Amino acid sequence: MTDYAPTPEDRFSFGIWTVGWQGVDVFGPGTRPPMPADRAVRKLAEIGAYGVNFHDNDVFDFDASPGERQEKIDAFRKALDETGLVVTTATTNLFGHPIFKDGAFTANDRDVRRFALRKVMDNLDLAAELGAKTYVCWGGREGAESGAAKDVRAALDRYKEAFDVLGAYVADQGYDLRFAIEPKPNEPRGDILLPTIGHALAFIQTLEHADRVGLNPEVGHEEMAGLNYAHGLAQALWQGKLFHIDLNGQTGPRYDQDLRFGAGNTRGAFWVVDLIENSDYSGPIHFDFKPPRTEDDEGVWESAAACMRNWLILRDKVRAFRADPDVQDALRQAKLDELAQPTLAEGEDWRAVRSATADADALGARRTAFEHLDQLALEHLYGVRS
Ligand SMILES: [Mn+2]
Repeated sequence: MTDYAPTPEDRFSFGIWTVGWQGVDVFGPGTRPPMPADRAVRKLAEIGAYGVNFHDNDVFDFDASPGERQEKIDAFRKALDETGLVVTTATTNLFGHPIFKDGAFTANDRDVRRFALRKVMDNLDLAAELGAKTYVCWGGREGAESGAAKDVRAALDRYKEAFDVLGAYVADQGYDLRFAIEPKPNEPRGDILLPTIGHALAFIQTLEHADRVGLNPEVGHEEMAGLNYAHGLAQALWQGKLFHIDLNGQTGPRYDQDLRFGAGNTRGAFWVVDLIENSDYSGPIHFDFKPPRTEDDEGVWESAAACMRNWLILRDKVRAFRADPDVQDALRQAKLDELAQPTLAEGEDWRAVRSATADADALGARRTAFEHLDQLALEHLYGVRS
């Protein structure tokens, strides 16, 4: 039995804010002391992570003076250099300060929108300097609680304008950075713009720098909307837009739980690992979770290590599933090979199927073997086949 120890080849990364979350929620203050970004980096390296992702304000405060900002960045960079941890990804906090209470790129107030763009450009400079390749954009405050207060079509004009401006900035600066939009249906706003993978994919097609913009889908966010996360990832892959992933755990449509990866919908997690392992996704295996408020410092690191361990456990299971001769036989019975064949043969057009006939009763009664196939998957997951 393997010890499921993470290696740099696994490309595991964490947001600095995940392990640094103090446990502040709407019903109470934090239960843990603040964690400086450089401590988070050192501890993440110790437990076997490869990379990190940070918000500007994970490293320095919103109102830090230029001197304080530089001091915090230097400490962060020193920890990165000493541990060899890579900055894979960066993002901007456009949700914490009250200035963003009505959003950033889509705030009704124009001064807020102009300041938000400047804040992102400041951090794009830092992201490029630290070598990040992906810039995540989670528009958590872009939305509304009520009807007339937000003209959604005008807000989408402003959202597009923001990505057009930022795309031009990155192109003009010659940065090797791509944007990854992170959809979420609600929380903290009553309704958030670009609520799902599908909404975001459609929006991206309208952008001037669409080739530079993709997705960062999060497990919990799609499941909050009652959607199948692995299916959403598969469509993002199919459209060449899966730039990054935010892995965590969620139990059905409720508040954003941000459980450690593998907790919550474990069966869903199995299919996520199966999909990513059998795809050309090349970004980091990134965890965006929150160690529950009940945990002390030791519990924080246990839950962070468990994210990676659960990925590796599930990776063993999906490999065993795919290698199982009974599974391969069941896949054939379920006609997966036939689904991969085009419906029309080479050289055919609609005329070839204009008068297509079928033995409807026989096809209606055919065996699909889907339950058989799914039970084999569950038995691998439950650990009774290997
Ligand atoms: Mn979340």
